[in-house]
Amino acid sequence: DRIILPYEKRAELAVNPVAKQLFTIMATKKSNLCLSVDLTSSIDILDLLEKVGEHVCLVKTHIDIIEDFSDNFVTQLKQLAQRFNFLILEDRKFADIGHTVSLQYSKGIYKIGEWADCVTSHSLPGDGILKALNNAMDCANRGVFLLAEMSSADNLITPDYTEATVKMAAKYPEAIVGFVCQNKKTFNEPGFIQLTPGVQLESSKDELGQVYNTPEKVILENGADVVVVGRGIVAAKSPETQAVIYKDTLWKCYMKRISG
Ligand code: 5FU
Repeated sequence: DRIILPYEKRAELAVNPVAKQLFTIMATKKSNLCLSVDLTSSIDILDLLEKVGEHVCLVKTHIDIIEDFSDNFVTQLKQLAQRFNFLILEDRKFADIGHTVSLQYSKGIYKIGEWADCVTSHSLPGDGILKALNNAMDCANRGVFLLAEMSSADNLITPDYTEATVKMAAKYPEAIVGFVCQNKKTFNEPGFIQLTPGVQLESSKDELGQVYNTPEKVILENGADVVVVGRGIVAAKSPETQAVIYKDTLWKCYMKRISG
């Protein structure tokens, strides 16, 4: 059962090097917290990461919401990642034909492939999307989280779609870091990472369909390995204080889980 294995063991079982690295960072920093930095100013993002970088294993970006994007922003983001030992996930949710996705991954203003350790992708278009990413990426230091489920209410993903997504990943194991999903039954492979968004300290919802579960629920019942928190930290009065609270709470849940 993957969920009772410690991250150190799972690092040994991971095929993709980014998955290995992320498991190792979690074990070293004692943090399974992924911060979703959904802010639109590059200064605000960099300031926030100065304060909370030491508490997170992964920083998730939506690079296309930043209003003053520049190559310098990416340079500074990478420096923070080095200094605080976290990885960067660009939550691009690729969803087009392979050819277009390979251009979206490497070209344009953002050149995502040059700086993001990993990216998210939908499986909807079929396995050409993975073939494209696999060709465009150097799998020695890049990887993909496939969307197998979403957190939002009434999303159109069915159990069959989820199952087919996991099967698709098995065709490109060297490119796959893990799955964005909500349930522990979604996959068994211990070398893959379960990334779960839609988490706050209290169960709740937002006005636009987001559904929040608690750390206890997502880690102990639903099998989350890395937990994505956005507004729970970013919109708090003191993001730093809140990041420590999330980090400690999430880590306690993980420790409880592996101790059986
Ligand atoms: F794939 C998914 C998903 O199913 N739900 C999500 O919420 C991704 N997300 C992202 O996680 C979403 O785009 C936000 O960037 C983040 C959650 O932010 P929140 O502020 O914690 O709701």
